[in-house]
Amino acid sequence: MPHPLIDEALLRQLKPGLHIHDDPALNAEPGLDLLVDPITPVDIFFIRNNGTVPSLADRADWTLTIDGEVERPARWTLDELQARFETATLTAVLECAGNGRSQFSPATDGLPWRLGAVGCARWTGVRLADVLAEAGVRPSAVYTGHYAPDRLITDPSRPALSRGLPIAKAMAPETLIAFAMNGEPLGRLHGGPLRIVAPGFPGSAWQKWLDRVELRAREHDGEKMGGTNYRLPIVPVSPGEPLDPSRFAVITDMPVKSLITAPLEGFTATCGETLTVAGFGWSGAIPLAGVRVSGDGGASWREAVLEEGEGPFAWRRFSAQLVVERPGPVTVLAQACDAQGQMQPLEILWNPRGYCNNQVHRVAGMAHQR
Ligand SMILES: Nc1nc2c(c(=O)[nH]1)N[C@H]1C(S)=C(S)[C@@H](COP(=O)(O)O)O[C@H]1N2
Ligand SMILES: [Mo]
Repeated sequence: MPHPLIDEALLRQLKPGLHIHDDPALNAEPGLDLLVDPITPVDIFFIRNNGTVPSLADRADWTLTIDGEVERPARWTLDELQARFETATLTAVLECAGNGRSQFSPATDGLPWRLGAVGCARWTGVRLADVLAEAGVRPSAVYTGHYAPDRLITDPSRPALSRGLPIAKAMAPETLIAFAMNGEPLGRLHGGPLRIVAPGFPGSAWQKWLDRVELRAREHDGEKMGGTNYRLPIVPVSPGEPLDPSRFAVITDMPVKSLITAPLEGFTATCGETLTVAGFGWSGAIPLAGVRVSGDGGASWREAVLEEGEGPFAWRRFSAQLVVERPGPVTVLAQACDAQGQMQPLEILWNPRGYCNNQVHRVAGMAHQR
C-alpha cells in the first residue's frame, strides 16, 4: 500500500492486517484479531504520528540536551546515557488518547481511530528522574517540555508535537527515556533512538525522537499543548456549544478500560456450547480491580478470570466462559473496574476532541440452534 510520505522500506516493516489511516502522516493500527499476545509485537504495534517521520542520522550521533530550570545543563549521547545511568525495564500499556474516537457521535475532529490504538510492550531505558537529578532540578521547575525533530506536514517550520509532563510524573520512577522496545533497539517508527515512556499517561506524553528536555517554571506551551489539544472539558459540553479552552484540563492518567479480542465482531456461536470471551484490561494510575463480561447485551454479568500482568503498568488478560441460550443475534460485553470502583461507562460522554473513549466494548455475533 503506497503512502505519500513514507518510503517503501519502512512500510514493509508493517504487518499486513494493519489499517493505515487515510492521512498525510503515517498512522496505523492493528485489527483486534492481531492483538493476541500480552506483549504486543513491534510489527503490529499501532503507529501515531502528528507529522513527519524524521530520517534519522546514525544513532551514535544522537544527542539529548537537558536545559531550562536546571543547575547544570547537559548534553548526552546514547552511549553516555547508557554508561552513566542505571538501566530499567518495565512493561507498560501505550494508548493514544484518541483511541476509539470513531465511536463518538457526532464525529469529532482528529484521526478516526477504531479500537487498535493501544498496545503493551517491554520498554528499556534510563529513568528520566536520574538524568534530571544529575542536571540539578531547580525548585522553580514544575513541568517538562519535550522536543523532537519531526515537523508538521502542512508547515515544516513548526514542530509536529512538543508535549511535556508535570514534574511529579517526570520524577516518578516509572518514567523512562527508553532506547529499546521488546528487547530490540527502539525502531524509527516508534521514536528511536530515544523516546519518553510515561506509563499510565496518554500516548501524546510519550514523546518520540526525543532530543531535548527543557525544565520549565510553568506548564509547557509547545506544539499541541494549548487550546483543547489532549484536554478534556472540566464540565461536560454539548456538541456545537462554544468552547472556552480555560475550562479544559490536560489529560493525565488514562481511565480504566478493557478490550475484547475474542470472539471477534461477526462471530458465530452454537446454543448450549461454551463461548470463551477473552481480552485485556488495563488502567492508568489506579490499579485494575476486575473485568466482568455479559453474553446477553448487559442484562446479566459474570466475573472474568484475570491473569497476573507483567507488573503494575501492563495490561492483564481476562477470560470468561459463557453459554448462549437462545438463537439469534448475541452481543458480548466486557466492563472493567478499577480499585477505586470506577467502571467503564456503557455509553461514553461526548467531548469535543473525542478523547479517552473507555466505553464498554461490545462485540456482536449470531447464535445458531445446535
Ligand atoms: N515526536 C513525536 N512524538 C510523539 C508523537 C508525534 O507525533 N511526534 N505522537 C504521540 C502520540 S499522540 C502517540 S499516541 C504516541 C504513539 O506512539 P507509537 O507511534 O510508538 O505507537 O507517540 C507520541 N509521541
Ligand atoms: Mo496519541
